[in-house]
Amino acid sequence: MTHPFVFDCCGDQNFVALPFVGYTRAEEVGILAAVIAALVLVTFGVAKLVSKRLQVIIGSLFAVFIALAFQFIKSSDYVSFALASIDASVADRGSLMNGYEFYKSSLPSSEILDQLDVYTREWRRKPHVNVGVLSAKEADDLAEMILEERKRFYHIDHLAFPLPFFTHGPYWGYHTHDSSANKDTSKDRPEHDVKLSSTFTDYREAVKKDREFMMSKYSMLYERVRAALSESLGGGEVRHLEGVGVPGFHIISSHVAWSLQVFRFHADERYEMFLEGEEGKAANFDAKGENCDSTSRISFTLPIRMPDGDSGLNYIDFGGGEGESFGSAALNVRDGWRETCSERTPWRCYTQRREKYEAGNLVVHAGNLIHSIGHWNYTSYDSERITMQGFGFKCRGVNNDQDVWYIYW
Ligand SMILES: O=C(O)CCC(=O)C(=O)O
Ligand SMILES: [Fe+2]
Repeated sequence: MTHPFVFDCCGDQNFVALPFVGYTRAEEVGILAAVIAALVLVTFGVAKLVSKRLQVIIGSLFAVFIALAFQFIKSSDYVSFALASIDASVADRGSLMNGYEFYKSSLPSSEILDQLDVYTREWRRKPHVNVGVLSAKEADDLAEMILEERKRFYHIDHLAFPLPFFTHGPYWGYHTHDSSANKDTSKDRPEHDVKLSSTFTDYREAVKKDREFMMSKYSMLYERVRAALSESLGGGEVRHLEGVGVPGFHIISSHVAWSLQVFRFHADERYEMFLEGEEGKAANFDAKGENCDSTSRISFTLPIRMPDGDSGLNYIDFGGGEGESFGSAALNVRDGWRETCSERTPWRCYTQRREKYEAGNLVVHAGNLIHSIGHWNYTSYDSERITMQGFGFKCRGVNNDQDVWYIYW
């Protein structure tokens, strides 16, 4: 797709391609344009009333002001600070400790210290890559098929505000768990709404709207991914969990903000949380009856189109050792071994690494790996990052020795 100046998606929303910045929600662009227009009018209005010499001074000051404002906005420190502040204050996220706390909060507290060693060992599992699940051409055709559906996308507005971060297909982590847990976005949330933004979307209604559509439009892809997952996971059947969201897509259009490490570090939620919550009830699934293994929880991501600036998965390796560095340290996450780490505080002993994504290669990792979307350098608005994502867990049927993996999103 050649990228239009206005990206019309998500029902009736528009994102405007700003030079040097990327796609930004039209509402905010409108406000910015109005502020600049008002400044111009006031400046020229005042200039008309005064002498020629004063006009030159006002004109020069105005030019200096515009230049400084431009530099100020361009300066990554400022943008970084602003985005990091928004990031941290709104969704209580972004730091490694938050990732750890989030993970820890889903465990019975008495077990935590006793089992830290087990958990830190699990955290150390590196992503596994299954190469060539899609060819380069297949991945590219699929990216076009996905972009055709942009009117069906959900704008993840409770995390991204005016920035172009979308899903195709509902993901309970955003649509129910995250945004209804967030006090700012849960306040006026209608019960059964499917307005195409995360703040106003009811996960269960969205599943009704999207599940059959996705299963039919992307049936070939689901077959391919299920076969590849089975191979990566050492055999066993891979089934979609009934009645809930199927693996869907993240579509992140180009924006200069993505060149900063604004994506949150987190561990993906445990399946019990999903199945026991309202949103997972439609699966009508008894994990205990099915003899499921709660330590088996995996996350998988299939990169479909990578941005010009390259991207991947940033993750935390608790094994220590040399790590790569990715730009300035954002929030609490820093590269390398921390001096204060000890056996009692192993979450402080880590190295930040990156698994570079290649379109068509399936990446599978333990659900409790602490990770984030990898930031990339902005080149132009004419590029995007598209990935398919889902979660899975393993069960062993009571009368059946064969492992079955259930996947969902
Ligand atoms: O798209 C990716 O690379 C990973 C996204 C992710 O970690 C998540 O949504 O939980
Ligand atoms: Fe994740």
